[in-house]
Amino acid sequence: RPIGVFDSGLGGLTVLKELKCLIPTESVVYFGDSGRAPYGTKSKDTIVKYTFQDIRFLLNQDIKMIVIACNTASACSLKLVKDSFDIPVIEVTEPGAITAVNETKNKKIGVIGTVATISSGVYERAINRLDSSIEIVQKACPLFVPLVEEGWWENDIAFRIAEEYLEPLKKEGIDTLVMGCTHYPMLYNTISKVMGDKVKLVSSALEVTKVVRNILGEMDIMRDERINPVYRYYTSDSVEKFESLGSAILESDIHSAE
Ligand code: DGN
Repeated sequence: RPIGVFDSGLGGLTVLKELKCLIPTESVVYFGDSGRAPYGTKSKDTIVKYTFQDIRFLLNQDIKMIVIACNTASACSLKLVKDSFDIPVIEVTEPGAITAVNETKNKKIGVIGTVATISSGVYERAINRLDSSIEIVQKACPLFVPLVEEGWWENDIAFRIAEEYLEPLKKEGIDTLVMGCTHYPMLYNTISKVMGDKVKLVSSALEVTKVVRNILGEMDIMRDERINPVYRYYTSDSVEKFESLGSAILESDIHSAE
């Protein structure tokens, strides 16, 4: 059975890209709720409602595990979804927090994400649970998601916006920055150009994928390596846009069903 992955739009494809790379034998059903994106500016109640609807949609696809490839949905629904289903539900915030704590040398970590993720305080709690002496500097970057959904990953506008958001974090002297939104790895080059090469960037997309790989191994539900994996994509908005931008994110052709 495949793994079910969802996001509010295209950002979760950065998780799928890591899954294809780290666990290439697994089949995946992906749902991108682009028709209702962005989630990050909506109220907690609305985000929780959408999250449950997305999960129910994936459950109808006969999946063995759910990956919430959206920090915003994870941050708002974490406690509610955790034990509500009889298959594992993996959220994306804690893995990034753990890696950041392991990476920081000067105990100053920056966290960027959507307004909903940052105001939920989910990263702050997760990091300080592991080490209460770590100083955390947070910043919501609401324009990053539309930039990514527009395909503007490395142009001048992206750089100017990144400078505006990130300069204050740089001034604080952080040595580690958590990209607490699955859209942000597409802005990796832009973000690292602003932050400089002394700041380690942590991708929540990569870190959650490592957790998925471990859980599949522990539960012994890895797929038979002799069978080719199948990737299925669904979107709640324009198929053309999903396919063209999605293919650019994945660096391979995709075909979606509306
Ligand atoms: N990709 C989502 C996240 O990780 O928070 C953000 C998308 C959004 O709806 N703003």
